[in-house]
Amino acid sequence: MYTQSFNVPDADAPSGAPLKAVPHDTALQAHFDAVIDADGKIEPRDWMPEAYRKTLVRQISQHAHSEIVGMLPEGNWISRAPSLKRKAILVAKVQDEGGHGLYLYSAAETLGTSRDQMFDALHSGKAKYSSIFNYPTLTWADVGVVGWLVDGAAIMNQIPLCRCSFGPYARAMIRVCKEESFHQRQGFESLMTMMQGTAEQKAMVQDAVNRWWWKCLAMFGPPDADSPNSVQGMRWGIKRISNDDLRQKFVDATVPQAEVLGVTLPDPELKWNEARGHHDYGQIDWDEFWAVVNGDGPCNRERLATRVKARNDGAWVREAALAHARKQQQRAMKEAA
Ligand code: BYC
Repeated sequence: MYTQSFNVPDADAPSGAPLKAVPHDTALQAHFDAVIDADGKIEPRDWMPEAYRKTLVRQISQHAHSEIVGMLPEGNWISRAPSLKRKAILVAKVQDEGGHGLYLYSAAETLGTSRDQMFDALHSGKAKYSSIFNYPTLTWADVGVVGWLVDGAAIMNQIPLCRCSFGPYARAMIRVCKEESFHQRQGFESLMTMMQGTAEQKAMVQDAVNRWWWKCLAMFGPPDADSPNSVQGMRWGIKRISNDDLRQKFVDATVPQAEVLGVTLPDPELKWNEARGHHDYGQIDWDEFWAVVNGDGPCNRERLATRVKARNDGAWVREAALAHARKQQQRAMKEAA
């Protein structure tokens, strides 16, 4: 079950040992605060408070896990894509998500946490990953809706992360966002094609929108008042826009897109509020969200079991690559001698 917060032991401590208290160094802390206040970047070699490091490892590793678990619901449709063109697009998209996971694991590794530690946290259920990937993709229209709405929500959340105070994360996010925006547009285009098709195709799109809409709104995380990490994340320049503000931006951006597409968003309370200059929307089911985050969604067990199997099945590839690298190194040393 993945129910606990991510706890990262010190690199030199036995695994499972608690975090060491870092001696408080006023000058280093003052320099760190000044960089954050000036909207500068913190790099891996720079001194940083342990709590800042721990928060980043938590968020970046969870983000990386979301990318590689996020490959599964769409990967499910690669063998059943309706045409060669759609199959090629889907293969490329799923491969991109794997690449995003790699950039993000690399960014987290610069903070002194190994990839094996991060995988162990995912596989043992200690680390979280995005709630959205614990729902099934039931029809081909789900693949389009994941592109349009899930990637759309992801971009809304990730664009501000390009200005995150931690350099490697911010730089990884620039490339991730460029690719995600292509993913979002391909999803919309695929749905647009279906919406010009038969009544059955249109109904399939509407059904997928109905099933994914509320889950996408929950992706942005709990309401600001119930978000324990937000205040500190904002203070450190990791988080730039709050969960609720990003959710609102997503709703406002998506309503006109739904109109162009010709689908209805499944919320009777959704309407433009002239005074606020935003759309009002209905209540998100936070009980369902927390049940899914706490390991009890429709696909949580299946997703984790698939990741563990992939890791185990790939062990021989990693061993072979390491053996090959060792051989090459020995050969190079022999030639140099
Ligand atoms: N699902 O205090 P809060 C993608 C947790 S990849 C699960 O607001 P924070 C894509 C949260 O972790 C999408 N858990 O936290 C990939 C915290 O628990 P812990 C992933 C969630 O960190 C492939 C607790 O609730 N994107 O889109 O300030 C194909 C309290 O929350 C969720 C990222 O990871 C959730 N939805 O804010 C297609 C972006 N929401 O850790 C698409 C980077 C909250 O204290 N992450 N929780 O035990 C972030 O921006 C922030 O971490 C969040 C949460 C906005 C997600």
